[in-house]
Amino acid sequence: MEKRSRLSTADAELALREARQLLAPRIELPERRAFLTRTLSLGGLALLTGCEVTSQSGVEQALSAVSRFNDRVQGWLFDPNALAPTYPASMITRPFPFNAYYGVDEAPTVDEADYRLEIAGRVADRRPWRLADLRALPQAEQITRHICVEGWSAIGRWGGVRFPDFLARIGADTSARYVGFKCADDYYTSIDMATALHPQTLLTLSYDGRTLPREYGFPMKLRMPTKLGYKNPKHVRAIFVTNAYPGGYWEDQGYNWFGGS
Ligand SMILES: Nc1nc2c(c(=O)[nH]1)N[C@H]1C(S)=C(S)[C@@H](COP(=O)(O)O)O[C@H]1N2
Ligand SMILES: [Mo]
Repeated sequence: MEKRSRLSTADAELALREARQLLAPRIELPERRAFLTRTLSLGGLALLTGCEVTSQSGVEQALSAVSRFNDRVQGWLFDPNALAPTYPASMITRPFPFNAYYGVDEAPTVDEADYRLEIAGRVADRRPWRLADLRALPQAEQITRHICVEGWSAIGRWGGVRFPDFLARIGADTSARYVGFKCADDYYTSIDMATALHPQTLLTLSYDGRTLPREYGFPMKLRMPTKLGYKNPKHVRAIFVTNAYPGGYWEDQGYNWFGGS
């Protein structure tokens, strides 16, 4: 058996703080967070996950177990008919914040003439899409709030094709578990099918009435007001439908996968 070093008090405190955040990832009342803070102990974490939490590797296992458990709970709690709040145009945040794992100057430049949206996996019609063909589909618009885990939120106006309509058009197997996205930068993410089919999930082509600007995800991003910012992929170049868990750029580094807002 591998030799394990014991956790220091500081490491244990850190692990607990992380587990509490994983258990309460939604923006919520401070009282509820305080309640979890008081009640979840290392022993509780061990009981909850069945993992030994006496070493760093044990704690990491326990934390990812909590996170995957949390995905399931959020999946059960997700109401496919509940709509995220919408706002009047007067409340749009100007200028809208930019965010990525790099600075704004490094946002990818995608050439519209070369662009083809690739479709793969459990889909009947895998023909790639040009931007003009996506623009020719019926369009919808939303003014909703984007919430980033880094501690900011902003209201924006996005337009495009309702994603459930798009999935129906390409003959996606909507009994599959996941829809995955590959981006023109190194970003990737994936979502549960219930969220993919949500009426406010938007294959987004425009921002504030004009073509989606480069920094906000040209030529296309997936906008979901029911999910945190990191679940909303910009510069999407490929979409695939699958039963094999695809993970995500931040999710694979420990962010909660479901990422509901
Ligand atoms: N391709 C790509 N998509 C991405 C990211 C990224 O780095 N690359 N960052 C995510 C995060 S963490 C946030 S908060 C939003 C930011 O979108 P915005 O620049 O339109 O505000 O994009 C998300 N989608
Ligand atoms: Mo974010």
